[in-house]
Amino acid sequence: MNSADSSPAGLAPAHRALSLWRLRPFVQPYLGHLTLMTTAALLATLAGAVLPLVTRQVIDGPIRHHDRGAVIPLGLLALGFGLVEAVLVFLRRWTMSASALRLESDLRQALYRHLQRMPISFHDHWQSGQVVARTISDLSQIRRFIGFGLIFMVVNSATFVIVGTMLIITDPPLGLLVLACSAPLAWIMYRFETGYRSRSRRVQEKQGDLATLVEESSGGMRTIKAFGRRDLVQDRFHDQATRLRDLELGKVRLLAMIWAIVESQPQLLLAAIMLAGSYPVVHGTITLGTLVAFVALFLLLVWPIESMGWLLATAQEASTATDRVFEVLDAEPAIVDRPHPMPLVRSTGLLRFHNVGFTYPGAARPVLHGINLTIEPGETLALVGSTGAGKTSLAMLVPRLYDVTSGRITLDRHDIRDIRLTDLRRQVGMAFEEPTLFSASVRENLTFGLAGATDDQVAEALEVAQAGFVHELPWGLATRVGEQGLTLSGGQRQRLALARAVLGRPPLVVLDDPLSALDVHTEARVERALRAVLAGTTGLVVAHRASTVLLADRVALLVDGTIAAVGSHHDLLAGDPVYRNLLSAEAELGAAS
Ligand code: DCP
Ligand code: MG
Repeated sequence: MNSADSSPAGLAPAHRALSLWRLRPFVQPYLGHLTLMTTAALLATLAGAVLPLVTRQVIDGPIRHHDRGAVIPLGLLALGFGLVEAVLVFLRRWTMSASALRLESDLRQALYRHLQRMPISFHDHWQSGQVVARTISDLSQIRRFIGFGLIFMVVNSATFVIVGTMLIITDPPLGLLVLACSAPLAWIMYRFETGYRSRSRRVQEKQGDLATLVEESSGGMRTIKAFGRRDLVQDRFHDQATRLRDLELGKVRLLAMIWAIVESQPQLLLAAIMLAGSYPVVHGTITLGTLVAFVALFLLLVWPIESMGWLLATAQEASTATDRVFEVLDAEPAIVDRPHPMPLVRSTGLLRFHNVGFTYPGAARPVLHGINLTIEPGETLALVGSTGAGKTSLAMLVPRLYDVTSGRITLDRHDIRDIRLTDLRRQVGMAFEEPTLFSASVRENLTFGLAGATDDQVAEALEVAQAGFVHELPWGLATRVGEQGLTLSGGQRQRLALARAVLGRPPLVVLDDPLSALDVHTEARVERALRAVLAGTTGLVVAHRASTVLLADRVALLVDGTIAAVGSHHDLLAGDPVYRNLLSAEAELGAAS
C-alpha cells in the first residue's frame, strides 16, 4: 500500500500531477466555474499590480512638481482599480467554496456507490476504518485543494510571471536580482515536497488505523468490559495515537523549517532591494517613484512566495488523498452483471449445485468442493454439518454474495451468473446467523428487501417469525431500532431478521440457523408458522437442531466442505454415524417427547 513512498524523489511532482489528473471527470462539471474563478483572481491580481505604477506616477509627477491638481485624477484611478480588485475577490470567494463543496459531495457519493457495488470479499479484506477515513477526511483534503490550492497555484504562478516581468521592465538589474534570489527558494520547495509526500501518506494511513480501532472497540465494548480489558485496549489506543502524534510532529517539524526559510526570504530580499536600489536613486539613474513602485511591486510577491510551501503541501496531501480514494475506486466490483443479463421475474424455485467448489479470496484451501445438490421447487432442504464445515459459505453462494470458484449454481436451469443480479437477489429471502438491524424503524428494517410491502404482508411475516413483540414496543412498528435506537435481545433480532427474509414470500428462502437464539417454546411456535411458509417455497435451511431439521423434506450432511450424505432425517439418523453423532443429543430428546 505504501508503494508511493519508495518512488525516487524526482518522480514526486510528476506523480503528484498524474494522481490529481485522475480527478478530471469529477472536476469537469465545474470547469466553467473554476475557469471563471481563476480569471477573476487573475484580473484582481492585475488590478492590484497596476496600483504601484499609479503610485510611481503620483510620486514622480504631482508630488515632485508640487502640482496638487494632478493628484486627483490619479487618485481616482487608483481608487477605481482598488474597487475592481475588491469586487473580483468577493466574486471569487463567493463562487469558489460552493463548487468545491459540490465536487466533494459528488466524489463522496461516487465512492459510496462504488463501495455498495463491491462484493463481500472486498469488505472482508478492507478495514472499515480505512474506508471511513477515505470517504471522509481524504475527500475533504481534495476539496481544500481544488477549491483553494489549485486556484492559488495558478494565480500565484501568474503573479510571478506578471509581476516578475513588470519588475524587470521597471528596473532590469534590480528585477533580475530579485528573480535570481527566488531561484534557490524554488529548489528548496522542490526538495521539501518530496519529503512531505511520504510523511503525509503515513499520517493518513495511521488515521485510518485509528478509526478502525475506535470503531472496533465501540462495537466490542461489551466484550472489553466483561473481560475487564479496558487497560489493554487503552494501551493499544495510546500506542497508535502516540505514533500518529509523532508522525504529525514530524510533518510539523518539516513545515516549521520550511516556513522559517520562506518567511525570512522576502525580508532579506527587501533589504537587498533597499540597499541596491538606493544607489541609483541617489545618483539619479532612476527616480524615487521607480524605487517605490519597485518595492510596492515586490510586496505583491510576498504572499505568493510565503504561500508556496503551504500550497505545495496542500497539493501533496490532495494527491495522496486522491491515490487513496482511487485505490478504492479502482478495485473492480467482481460480482456484476454479465453483458445482456437475463431478466427473471419470478423463479419456479428449482435450485441446483453442479460440482460446486469455493475458495475464499486469498485462502489456500477450498472451503467447499464437489458439491452436487438439487432442491426441487417447493422443497426444503436442511443443511447440517459441524461448526466450520462450510454451511454459511454455501448459503452465501446462492444470492451471489460470493461467486463459486468452480462448477456452477443454476436457478430454473440458468446459471445464476447469467441472471440479472437485482432480479436474482429479489428471488432470494435470506436470514443470516448474525442478524443485522439498521438504525431505522422496525418497519423499515422489515421491508428492507421489499420497499413496497403491504401491511398484510408485513403482518404475515411477523406472524411467521412470531415477532408479535414489536407491537408492544413503545411506538410499535415505528420504533427505531439498531445502533441509534432501542436495543433488542438476540432472539428478538433473530425473529425480525427471519420476518425480513420471508416477507412477500420470495420463491427461494435461505435461512442460516434462523432459530438458534430462541427458547424452546418460541422455537416451536416459529417452526409451526415457518412450516406453512416453507410449504410454498424452495428452502435452504442451515440447522443445528433436530427440531429445525424436521422442517425440511430432506437433509444434506456437509462434512469437510463436501456433501457426505443426502436423505430423510430418519434414514440418516439410522444409517449415518456422523449424522447421528451431530444430532444425537437432540434426537434422544426428540424420542423422549
Ligand atoms: N472462512 C473464511 N473466510 C470467511 C468466512 C469463513 O476463510 N470470510 C472459513 C472459516 C471456516 C470455513 O471458512 O473454516 C467455513 O466457514 P463457515 O462460516 O461457512 O462455516 P459454518 O457456517 O459451517 O460454521 P458455523 O456452524 O460455525 O456457522
Ligand atoms: Mg455458519
